Amino acid sequence: MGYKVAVVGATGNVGREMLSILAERGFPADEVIAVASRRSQGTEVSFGDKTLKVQALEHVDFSDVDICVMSAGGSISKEWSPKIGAQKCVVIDNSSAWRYDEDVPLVVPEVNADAAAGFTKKYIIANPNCSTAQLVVALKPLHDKANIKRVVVSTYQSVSGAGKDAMDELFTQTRAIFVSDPVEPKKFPKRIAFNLIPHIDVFMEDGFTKEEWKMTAETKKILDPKIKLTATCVRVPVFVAHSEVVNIEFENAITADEARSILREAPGCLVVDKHEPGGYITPYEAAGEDATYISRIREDITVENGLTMWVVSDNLRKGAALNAVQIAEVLINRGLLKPKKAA
Ligand code: 11C
Repeated sequence: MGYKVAVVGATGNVGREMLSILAERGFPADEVIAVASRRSQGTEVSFGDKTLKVQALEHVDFSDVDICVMSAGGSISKEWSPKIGAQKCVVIDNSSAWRYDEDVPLVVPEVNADAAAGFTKKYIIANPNCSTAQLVVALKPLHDKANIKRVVVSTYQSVSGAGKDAMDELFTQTRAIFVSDPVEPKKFPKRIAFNLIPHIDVFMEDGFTKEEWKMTAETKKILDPKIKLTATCVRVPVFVAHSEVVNIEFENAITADEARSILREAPGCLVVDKHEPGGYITPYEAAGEDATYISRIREDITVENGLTMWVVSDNLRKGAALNAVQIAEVLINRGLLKPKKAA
C-alpha cells in the first residue's frame, strides 16, 4: 500500500523538480497529484513518463493525502499549511514561512534527520533555504570532527533561486546585449547579464540582507546554535547551481587532508579536489546533480585551526526539491508516517 502525495506549486521551477525527483527515485506513491494556483488549473506537467493535469489548490481535498511537498511561496504556505496539516497530511514546505517556528522541524536529512520526528506538533516540516542546505551538508562532518566556532561564507547564487522570471531575465538581457538592444532590469534591481549583484532578498536594519540572515539563523537551528556565521550573498549570471566560498574556524586542529578524507565518506558530499586547472567543480557541472560538491579544500593559516573550501550544489535539487523528497523518505523509512489508505 503506497502513499498519496500532492506537489503544490507544481508549475514552478522547484515544483517541476519535485515531480521529476519523485519519479526518478521511485518514491513509494500510489498516486501523485499536481497542484497550483487557479491560474494554472488544467495545464499539464510531466511526471516520469506520464503527464498530470494541474488541480487548483482550493479544490483539493487533503483528507486522503499523506504528504504534501509545497513550493508555492511564503504567503500561500502561511495560509494553507496549517489547514492541510490539520487534515493529518504532512506538509514539507520549501518557503521561509515556518523555518523559524520552534514547533516546526527544519531538516536536512544528512545533518539532522532525527528532528523530522517532531513534525507531529503542526504536521509541518520546513525545508531550508537553498544556500543553507548545501552549506550544512558540507559543514556537519567537519563539525563532528573538530567543532566549528565560526564560519565566513560568500555565496555566488544562480538566478534560478529567484524563479523562472529571473532565469528569463538573464536570458533576455544576454541576448539584448549581443544584438545591442537596450537592457531593462525588471526582476533584479540592476543588470544581471555579464554582471553580479551583491544583494539577495530584502535589506534588514543592520545592513545585512534577509538571505544572509537566513543562512545564519538556519545553520544554527539545523546544525548547532553555538556556531557563529556571517554571510555575504551575491547573485551571479549562472542559471542553475549555487556556489559558496566557506572559511571555517575550528575549536580543534584539522588538516586539509583530514577534511578531504572525512568529506569523501560523508553522506551527500562528493570531493573533487585536484590541484590543477579544472580540478574542481563549477556550477555548470553541478546543475542537474544531487551531490554537494566540495573542491579547493585548504588550510587557512591566517587563523588558528582554519580551513577554506569551495562548495557547489544544484539549488533546485539539494537546495529545494531533492531535500524535500529526502525528508519524506525519512518519514517513511523510519516508520513515522503510515499511508492513510492502510488505516
Ligand atoms: C535565492 N535562496 O537564491 C534564494 C531562493 O528562502 O527559500 C530561496 C529563498 C528561500 O534567491
